[in-house]
Amino acid sequence: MATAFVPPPTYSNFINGEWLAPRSGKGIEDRNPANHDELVGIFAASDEADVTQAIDAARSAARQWSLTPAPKRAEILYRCAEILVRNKDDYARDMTREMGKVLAETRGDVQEAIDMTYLMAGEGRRLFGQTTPSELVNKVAMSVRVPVGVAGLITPWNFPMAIPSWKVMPALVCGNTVVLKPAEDTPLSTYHLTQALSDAGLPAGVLNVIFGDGPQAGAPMLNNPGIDLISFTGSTEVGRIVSQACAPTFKKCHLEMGGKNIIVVMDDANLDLAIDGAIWGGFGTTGQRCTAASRVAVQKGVYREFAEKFIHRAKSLRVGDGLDPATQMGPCINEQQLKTVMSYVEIGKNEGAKLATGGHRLESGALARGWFHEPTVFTDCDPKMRVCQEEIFGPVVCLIPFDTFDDGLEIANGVNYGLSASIYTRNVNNAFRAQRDLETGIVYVNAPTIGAEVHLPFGGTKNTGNGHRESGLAALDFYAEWKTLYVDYSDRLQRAQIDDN
Ligand code: UN1
Repeated sequence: MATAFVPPPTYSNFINGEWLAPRSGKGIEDRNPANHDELVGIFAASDEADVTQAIDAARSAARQWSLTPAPKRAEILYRCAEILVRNKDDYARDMTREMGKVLAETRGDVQEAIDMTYLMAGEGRRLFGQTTPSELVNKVAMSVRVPVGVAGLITPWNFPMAIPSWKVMPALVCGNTVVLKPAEDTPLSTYHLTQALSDAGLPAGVLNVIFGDGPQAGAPMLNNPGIDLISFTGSTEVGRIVSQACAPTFKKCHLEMGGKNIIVVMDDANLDLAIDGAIWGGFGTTGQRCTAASRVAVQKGVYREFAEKFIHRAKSLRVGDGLDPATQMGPCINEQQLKTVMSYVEIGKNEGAKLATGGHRLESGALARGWFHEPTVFTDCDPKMRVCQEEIFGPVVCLIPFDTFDDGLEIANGVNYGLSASIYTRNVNNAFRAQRDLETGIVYVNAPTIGAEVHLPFGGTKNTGNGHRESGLAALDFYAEWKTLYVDYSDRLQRAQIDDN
């Protein structure tokens, strides 16, 4: 019997409070990476014309929004957070369908967005500046935070709701209006976030969302003078392009890029705990986190035992559709990412790393319709190998043996990235030395490299970032300008640094 033909849902851009089809009339397919036969939806393929329209809408709304008292702006965020709480499970299911990570993790992703939204809602009644004495009599001095203007936000596919929330919420509470371009692989989660903000009462034009790919829909934001700041999370390679494109118009620019994070396991570590941490840090989210522990350096006294147990655990991870509660690891996001992983397996083998487990695409039965790759472990790696230096962004972990604590730290710091690092040890002196000497933006002791919490600064050094931080109160320093205010009520000319009373 024939069944009804149901066309795939289509999604438009959100401009000036309305869902508008892209001028091109074209769409981009959002497919399930666990089963690419499943079309999740078709999203606007936007180009410069749509982006310009969104920027114009954001500019027109900017003054009114900046004059809206921050506690009132925050009330909308509170209502949005409540909507996210109510819909958490539905959003998580949709996110698993478009991104592939397991349900527990997509629930975590939505939870991170909820946490960030509440955190920034709270900031609406703080946004503290400084009041401080003036060096002159009858004069007051203070600083206040003011909006930057129109924020252009470009977000990745690995945290499809959390990372947009990290950028959108502080931008809004600080009084900026926004043009957001989410990754073309995971637009549905941004659609949900946008709908939640709209339902919470966000005025038209304050948040505008443009779907599409980077070159067509992201790039036009970078040189448009109507955008005052850009926040980008993605690869170091694209981050460099973003940074250069922002320079001619002096846009404030925040870059959150690659990582080559490490777990250092000392002889005195609680070994089972370290193995739990390395499995979660390395294979959680299929290794597709900027914070993923793609290197594990193990001191020689416990190296063999660690390697044996770690390989066994990696081998027994259940890989499959993230909607199945038994699944522990989902697919790679798309074919290109799977190919990148496969090419790094070849690179590792060619440079002499020992392939201890994994190394292949998974193609049996239903898995053939998705972009699955085995959890893969290279052992006895040299820290200078490309697989130990370059970000792979997949389920590949390199084990590196080392002799002394100093060697471990040298290996940890011997990469061009600096996001997250971790040490497992019971020696309190080494724990504190590592916290001081690891050259990363985030350091963990006896916990893996992933799992940053929203109320602390998030970001990295070296080629990971460009000095800004997101998340936590640090985000406010990016999404607001400092304005310094002096009031002289002496009724006479007082000259700072010149007059002495
Ligand atoms: C990212 O991979 O870009 O710390 C973000 C973590 C998460 C965020 C990761 N809370 O792993």
